[in-house]
Amino acid sequence: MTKEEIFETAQKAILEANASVVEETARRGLDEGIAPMELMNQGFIPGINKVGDLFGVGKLFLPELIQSAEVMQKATDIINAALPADQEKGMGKIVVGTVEGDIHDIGKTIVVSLLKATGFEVVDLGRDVPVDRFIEEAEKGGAHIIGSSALLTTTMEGQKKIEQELKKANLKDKYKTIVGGAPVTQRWADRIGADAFAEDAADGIRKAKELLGKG
Ligand code: B12
Repeated sequence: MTKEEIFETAQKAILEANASVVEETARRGLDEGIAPMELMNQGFIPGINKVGDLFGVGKLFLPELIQSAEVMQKATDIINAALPADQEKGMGKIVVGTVEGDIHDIGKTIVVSLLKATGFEVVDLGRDVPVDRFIEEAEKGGAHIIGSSALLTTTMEGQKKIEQELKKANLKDKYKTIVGGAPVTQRWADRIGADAFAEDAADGIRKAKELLGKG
């Protein structure tokens, strides 16, 4: 199979929620020497995005969305396991989570894995995380950056609240903040006063390094 065929098969397998083909394609892609993040970005992510688009226009329904999300999780696990082993934790410490009311965590988990593989110490708060917890955990562990993920237009408000709470507690200068998630934009980051926006996981690593003057 060519690279393009592997990407196409990956995309289709997510769309069809075909767990065995997803696993087989993930392993085959890696065996053939495709870089883990390339396989993710060109194969599996376009697949789940397509599912989201079809769901958005009512051509696909919640049970199918859930099934595709489950097989996407499988792909993510295989890809994450293939990332380089965690590096020395010299890059800095980051607290990351999906904001309150939001259970989307596939993207957040990819970001966490890549951060670890790049040498960041990561506190993964999981999903549906209350605003206060982001700040408490940052304070507890001496983090440098607070990263938040939001996939729903309604839960993006949680990212705004993080900024507001940091200001209220006079902690805005102590931590850098980075926001991500499909509906999130640079414009949103500017509007709420976040220090950085990341388009995808690789951009997140780049921006996190920049925020700490290590770019
Ligand atoms: C998979 C999925 C689900 C799964 C989630 C499973 C899981 N464990 O995550 C399930 C089935 C549970 C689900 C549920 C729902 N979903 Co949903 N879901 C999706 C879907 C198809 C894909 C999301 C995804 O995983 N993308 C792949 C990852 C890799 O991309 P990503 O998350 O954007 O992350 C990347 C970047 O954004 C960035 N990034 C992300 N976070 C962060 C954080 C930091 C710090 C950094 C640096 C970078 C970064 O890096 C990541 C890697 O490259 C999207 C469609 C879409 N296009 O987003 C809809 C979508 C987000 N869902 C939607 C909806 C409506 C729902 C439900 C309300 C459906 C319902 N009726 O119940 C529920 C909400 C539940 C809740 N309270 O959260 C809508 C949202 C619409 C809106 N305007 O808000 C979407 C857009 C679908 C649509 N077109 O209508 N969903």
